[in-house]
Amino acid sequence: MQYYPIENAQNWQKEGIAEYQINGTSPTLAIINDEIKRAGKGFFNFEPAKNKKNPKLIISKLSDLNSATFQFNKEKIAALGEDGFSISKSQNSETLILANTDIGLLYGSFHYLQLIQKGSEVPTEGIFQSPKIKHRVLNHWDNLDRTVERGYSGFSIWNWHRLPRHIDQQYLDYARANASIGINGTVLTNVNANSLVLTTEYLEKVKALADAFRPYGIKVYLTARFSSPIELGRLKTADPLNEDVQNWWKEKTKEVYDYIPDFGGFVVKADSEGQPGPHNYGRTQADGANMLADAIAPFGGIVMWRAFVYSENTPDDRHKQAYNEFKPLDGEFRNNVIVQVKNGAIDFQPREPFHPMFGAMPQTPLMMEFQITQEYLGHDTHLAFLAPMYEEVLKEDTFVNGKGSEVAKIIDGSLDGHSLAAMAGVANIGTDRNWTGHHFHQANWYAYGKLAWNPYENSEKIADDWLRLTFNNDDTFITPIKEMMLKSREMVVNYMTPLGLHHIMAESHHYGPGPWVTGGSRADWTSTYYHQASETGVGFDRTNSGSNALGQYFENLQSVWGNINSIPEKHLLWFHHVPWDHKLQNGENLWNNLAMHYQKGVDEARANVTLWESMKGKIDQERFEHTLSFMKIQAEESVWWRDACLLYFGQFSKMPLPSGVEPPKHDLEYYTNYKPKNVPGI
Ligand code: BDP
Repeated sequence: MQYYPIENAQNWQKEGIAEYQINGTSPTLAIINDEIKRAGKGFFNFEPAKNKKNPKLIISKLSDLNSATFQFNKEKIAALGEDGFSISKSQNSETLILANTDIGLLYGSFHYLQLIQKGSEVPTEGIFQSPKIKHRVLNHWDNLDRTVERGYSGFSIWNWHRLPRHIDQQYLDYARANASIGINGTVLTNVNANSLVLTTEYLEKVKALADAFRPYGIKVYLTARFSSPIELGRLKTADPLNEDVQNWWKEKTKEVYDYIPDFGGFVVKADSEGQPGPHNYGRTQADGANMLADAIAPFGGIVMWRAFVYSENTPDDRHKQAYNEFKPLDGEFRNNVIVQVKNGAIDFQPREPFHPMFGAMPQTPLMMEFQITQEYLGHDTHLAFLAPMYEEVLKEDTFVNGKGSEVAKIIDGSLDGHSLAAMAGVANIGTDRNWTGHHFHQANWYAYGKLAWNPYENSEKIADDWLRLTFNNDDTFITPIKEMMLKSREMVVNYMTPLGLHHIMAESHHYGPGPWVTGGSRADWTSTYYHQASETGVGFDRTNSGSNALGQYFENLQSVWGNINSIPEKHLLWFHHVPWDHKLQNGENLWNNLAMHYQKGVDEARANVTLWESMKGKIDQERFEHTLSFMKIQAEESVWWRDACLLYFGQFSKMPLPSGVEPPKHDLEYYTNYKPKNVPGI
């Protein structure tokens, strides 16, 4: 977003914005105008001139352009819909940015300025883009007191106290950043919701934010606490089938729309981790969702109903609970409800197999929920570029309609013909000067936006673009650092949870290792529940000899994943309890493989420090030093992870460390007693 200076610029880059014309007037078009001026100043240190006689750049809605003067493919552009845009050359070699709406023009203009920054010319056949997913939203787990659940980069950027009278520049910067990557919705509040946000006092504040975001094409959404009719409406119940409750929500929703006529809708976490929900009244998730859906339908809003529902009172494998609860409800939800499903069945682990609900509910639109904030991947200090993780899940074949039934096709609605399509990303931003703590974690926000726009986009392209837009266009920097980014998530998997291990993080804050976590109020919040380590082996048996969570996937996967010798090793311990001496594909036993994965993660984290040091001078000193110190933390803590986990599991395997794996510096007791101070909690 800085539009840093372009050295040795080519003519097409300079001429491309030197003189321009924008047809029409609106707040959004004014933003485009500012953006072009800002880019001219940043790239070339000149002020682009508007409305000259022969502008080289023309930005216009189709309806504002004279098709006799310019040649363009009207039908093709009309078909791009609300948010789509085209960038092409006219017969007189002007660049035309065309769209059907002002927001389409905003997206097209950002895209064009990014091309100039990257030095990529508009191809002769032109660019025609439209998003594959309609609702591309960030979920802020921000509390009204400005703490952020699972947030590691400062406080919430929403300053509720100063709202509605003060609109901070940061809100506009936020909107600008989101619009530049196509994000068009923001859920302002935590899923563990506070009903206060639905009071008149807060709605005035929400309205102020909605007004500020509107010209950027961003709608606001709120989390709705299911018990609000009791807490705010003084009703005795929140039963979704009770008429007073239904009326309360109708009235409340009307009030919301009086303030915010284009309000996006409600997000609900119900019957999960202590949140109230329809279960309290013996009702189903569909009963709850439909009540809100009916209240919001007259205003055109939607309900994003979360599937993250599991209970400590069910002895069944947590992996299976959401599927078991929701699948029988397929077809029962109103058509303005979309069920929001996390990428995996447990909880945002460094690696999870895709959630078995994808493919299981063809009559219900399902949306993807990714976590951008790194609750389980080393918080803000560990570099993990998450695009490969998102891409891995989106590309998984569910086999629901035979081969070629990838998760992405379920999310974009194409597999089952749903027009309601959405993606949510749990935001990683806060009041830190660089927004995300780690400079490189801005790349995860960016990657999320890109994949929400096009879930078929690939990580390599995303990393390449992000680096070029963020730092420079120098291939001696881009090539090695891109490779480092692309390998970084796998590196984290290696030193945290290799071979399908999961949820072995320290209790509550989930930052460091905690494979020994056991006991407490809920088994499904402990590590021993998930790894099941004993002298006979390690791993959770989810085949039909165990919990049979595998039975929730389609036939092809059941047979491949159900066999200890054919399951991809990355998922091995997720589905199987494996003897320590079992031989893996490389001929080495499980224990040796486990140890070698941990060591590999450490080796890579250390190598990243050396690589980054060799980049000195290629980027500005400030970001260089900041990133370097975080990388050193990561390298140090990868050792902590390796040693703690290998000492812990080694008690059961009773095997020596294979050669090449460094012996730990301390004993197991040291690690179990080690409690790092000031780790951000929940
Ligand atoms: C888990 C977090 C918890 C969230 C919950 C959720 O530990 O803080 O409230 O997910 O998604 O990842 O509702």
